[in-house]
Parts: sequence; C-alpha cells; structure tokens
Amino acid sequence: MKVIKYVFQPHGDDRGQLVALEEFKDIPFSIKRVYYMYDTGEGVRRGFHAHKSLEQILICIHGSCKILLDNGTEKKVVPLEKPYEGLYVGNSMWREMYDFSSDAVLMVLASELYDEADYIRNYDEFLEFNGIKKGE
Ligand code: T46
Repeated sequence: MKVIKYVFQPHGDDRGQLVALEEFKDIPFSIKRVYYMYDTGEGVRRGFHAHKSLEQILICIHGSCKILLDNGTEKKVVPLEKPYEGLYVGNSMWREMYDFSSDAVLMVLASELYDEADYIRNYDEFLEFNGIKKGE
C-alpha cells in the first residue's frame, strides 16, 4: 500500500511559521469542507469507516496522533506529528485515528460536503465495496 504524505512549505521568519494551502496546488482536490477535532480523550479511537468517494488530507496542526490505514488487504500506521505534514486518505480506505496527545488538533481538508450516505461503517461492506472476499 502506498502512503501519500505531503510536506508543505512553511514560510518562516523571525515572527514564526505560516503554512498556506491552496486547492489543486498544495492539495490535489477542490476543498469543499474543513473540520477539525480537539480535546480528544485519552485512549479514544475514532473513525472505523471508509468513504465511497471522499478524498481528504489529514493534518495534525498541533500535538500528535496516529492514523491506521487499511485497504482491506494491508494495514499501515502513519504517525502525524508535524503541522506542515499532510496525509492523503483516498476513498475506499478504512481509517482509524488514535493515540491523540492531549493537545492534539487534527484538521481535515475534504473534497466533498458532509454526506452520511458516503460512509461505509461496516467492515464486511467495506471489503465487499473493494471487491475483497472475507478471509482473503
Ligand atoms: C473521516 C475521519 C478522518 C458533521 O456534522 N459534519 C462533518 O463534516 C463531520 C466530519 C462530522 N459531523 C458530525 C457527525 C457526527 O455526529 O460530527 C460527529 C462526529 O463525526 P464522526 O463520528 O464521523 O467523526 P470521526 O472522527 O469518526 O470521523 C471523521 C469524519 O467523519 C470522517 O469522514 O474520514 O474523521
């Protein structure tokens, strides 16, 4: 499984750092929605779903967390701990987010508006969506 991690260009000077993200330039899709999670409790694991068509870039803009990516045949764990790094998560990829530091802010840039119908929340349905037979 190929993990696509973007390293964004920080514009630093003696005042600090600034990262700017533009659609189709730094981000490979049109950004229709931005959301972020924070105050994540200790030991919390989120996600447990895939998307039918949504593409996203996950950026831990403060603190750290880990992302489990699972394409149905292979799993990879990607640590996110730099505010200038973004993880691309395409459609049909099972994802779980965990190991949040108490100060973690995980920001997500999404290619579509929120649509519950785009979620695949059942793991067997996810395998079926990817054309994988259970136990393969
Ligand atoms: C994903 C991972 C990385 C909204 O009302 N609008 C939104 O845009 C989103 C993302 C969520 N919500 C509501 C729906 C739920 O009542 O916020 C609540 C928490 O959402 P959810 O349980 O889906 O959160 P996660 O952390 O399991 O998953 C989220 C995204 O939903 C998902 O697309 O890929 O982050």
